[in-house]
Amino acid sequence: MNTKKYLEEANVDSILIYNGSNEDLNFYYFTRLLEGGIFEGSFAVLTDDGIKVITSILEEESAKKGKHEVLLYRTASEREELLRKALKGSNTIGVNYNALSVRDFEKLKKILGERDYKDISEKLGEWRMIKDEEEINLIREAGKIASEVADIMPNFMKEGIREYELAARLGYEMFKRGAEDFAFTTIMAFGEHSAEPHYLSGDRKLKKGDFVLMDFGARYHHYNSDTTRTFVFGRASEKQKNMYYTVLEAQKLGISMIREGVNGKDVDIEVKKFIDSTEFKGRMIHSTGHGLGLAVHDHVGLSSQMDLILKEGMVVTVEPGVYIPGFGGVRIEDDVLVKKDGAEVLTFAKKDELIEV
Ligand SMILES: [Mn+2]
Repeated sequence: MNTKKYLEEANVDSILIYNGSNEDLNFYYFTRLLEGGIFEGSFAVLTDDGIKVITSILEEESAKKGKHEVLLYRTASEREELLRKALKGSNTIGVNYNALSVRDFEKLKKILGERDYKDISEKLGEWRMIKDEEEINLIREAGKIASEVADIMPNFMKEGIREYELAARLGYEMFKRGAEDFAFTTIMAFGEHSAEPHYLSGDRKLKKGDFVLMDFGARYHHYNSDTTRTFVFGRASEKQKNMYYTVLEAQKLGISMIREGVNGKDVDIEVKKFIDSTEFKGRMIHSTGHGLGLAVHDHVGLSSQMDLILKEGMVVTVEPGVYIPGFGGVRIEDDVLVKKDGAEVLTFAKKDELIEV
């Protein structure tokens, strides 16, 4: 990795990323230590010479899988010594105010002494928006795992199963296909619960005529997918069908707008305009999508509240929904890669017909 670009753009002599009391995902972004290792208390140091990883002997085997120089410590004083050495001659040090706890920062300042510390959290956010090939491939794999699982979930829906049981099955099926973790706590909502966009799961039993809304994702080598599918258990009513096909059309409209140069804001505005032209006016109560990557909400995505000029290499979710309190909700979500002249959809579970289980 060429560190010069980062140092120049942030206008600093070095960058210090501390995976300390708070996890800092930028540690993984820079080191690409993505296959095992927790690296708690580890540092990534970017200088003109490249990237150094400072970590404990506990992580030695994991750290050696990477491409960067690894400096190992056994004791706290060795750790401090390595840190001082790695940052010798750096006057201006870029740090991440977004992740660094005040306590950790105070400790670091004690170790490193009088320097000019500069918050580079905004720059970090910008750099992470455009995914490189390695990152895209990991999100693609995370998307594949989630999509395959979404497609087989109807097999496990039976009368009386509880939301948390079905959520457990979903997790098992993802892990079986190579997920290292959930991207986030699964939303498994039956019936009226599907009207709550951020419902989690509970002991509600599945019964005929229920919507089954599942919003979930796989984490694969630290990169995430995020997908939502909505089914009906049993025969769907006309109203359920109308909701489903309205959301589906809105989602397809959103995806069709995505390409380099488009403002994410306009995608949200158009998707909502469409929903508001139907009987479900005002029922889409969240924005159309968000950025996706090492974090599930990686950056601003498709929101009427914010400008985001889409660029090739960004990955965003497209997830319109309509919600009717007491009745239920429908959301359909896919992850898409922005390209010069369109979008590549990275999650591909069936959606074109409402599935009646
Ligand atoms: Mn999402």
